[in-house]
Amino acid sequence: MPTSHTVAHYESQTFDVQKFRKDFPIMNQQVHGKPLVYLDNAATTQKPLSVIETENRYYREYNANIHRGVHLLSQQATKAYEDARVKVQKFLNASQPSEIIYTRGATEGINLVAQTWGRKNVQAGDEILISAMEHHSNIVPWQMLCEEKGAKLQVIPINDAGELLMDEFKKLVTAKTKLVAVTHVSNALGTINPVVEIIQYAHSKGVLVLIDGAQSVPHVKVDVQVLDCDFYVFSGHKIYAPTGIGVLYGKLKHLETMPPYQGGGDMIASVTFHKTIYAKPPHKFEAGTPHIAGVIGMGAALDYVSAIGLDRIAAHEHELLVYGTKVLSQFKEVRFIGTASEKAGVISFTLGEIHPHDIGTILDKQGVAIRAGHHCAQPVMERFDIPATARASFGLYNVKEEIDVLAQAIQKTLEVFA
Ligand code: 7TS
Repeated sequence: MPTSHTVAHYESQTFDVQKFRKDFPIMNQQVHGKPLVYLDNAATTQKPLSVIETENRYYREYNANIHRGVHLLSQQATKAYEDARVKVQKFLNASQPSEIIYTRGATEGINLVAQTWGRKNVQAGDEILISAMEHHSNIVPWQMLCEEKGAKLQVIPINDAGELLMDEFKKLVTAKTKLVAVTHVSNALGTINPVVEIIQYAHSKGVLVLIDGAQSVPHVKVDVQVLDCDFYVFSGHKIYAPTGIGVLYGKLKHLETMPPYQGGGDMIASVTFHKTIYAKPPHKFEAGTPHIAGVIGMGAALDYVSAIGLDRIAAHEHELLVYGTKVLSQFKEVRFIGTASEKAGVISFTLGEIHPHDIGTILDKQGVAIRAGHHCAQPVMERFDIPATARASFGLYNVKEEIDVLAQAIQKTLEVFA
């Protein structure tokens, strides 16, 4: 997240949010007779016309399978598919395109690492270290691995603000630790974790680090070479790209020694019934016909956010976070869940004794889309002793007026339950 200095810097430049909103056709509609106020961006983001049209053009003009056709359409599709890999490489500042593996999303990226690197390198008695604020997709794959191998899952605790206890983290990194897997930004709390410090410390003890970037890449500029993480995963759909496509970044030296994830077409150099020679990364990890349209659409989405500038998007969303926190603070019934000093544009809250599902339902009738539930982070709910939260999460197209509508809808909810 930008410092207040950078926020001020970008505030002085025009962030023409009204112009950007016009790029998202879905925004221009009413739900339940009210203008749509979409504040569920941590679940998934809306898609700009450039992404929709890029996918549409692929299907209308050059749909073909990749890497296997000599005909023109196949060559065009292959080029677009591999060009998108270079876009992702540049977006993350990976050192080469072969460090970029296409997956279905963050969930599949984590499962891939657990099932390939993990099964090869984790033994009985070893430990995997995660945090208390992980999404289920960065818990369950490690539990499955630990169960299979007789290894142990360790958890970095958090404080009441929803921040990692870094002293505890350091104590938990021991000679048994094989991997630290933590989220960059928490989906349930909004906390931005000190991943540079985590990676440096783990590396000083010879431990590899996987970062779950599902909630960070749309909001924070990520440079995997500066971070020096071993693995980084994200989902396209949270950064204005189609669903069903995502990315695993891995340092090439790891990818080269990892066994394949799935077997099939496109991941081999040669096959006989006697022996199969695998292709090199990234193709070794991309068995079968992939989500070609999604890949090309994701390339268009990264072009879109890069043209606006992630620093400017982060500054805009930070303004919304500050404004939203101020506006919601005026309700004495609001309890914020997640009050870290470093936060992304996520406001998770409860409202007196009203169940978050009721809040979500009443807000929906006012046109306001938020998420209510445990956010696939049940241990976070347990930590704060609540069943669920209501969560408003911002994207680049949101405006302060929408937060005012959210506040009016909260007022209405309080009146209904008075
Ligand atoms: N990691 C984090 C931190 C997430 O927030 C999510 C999805 C995932 C991983 C999994 O991403 P997927 O695209 O593979 O499903 N989080 C949410 C959410 O907060 N509301 O809906 C999905």
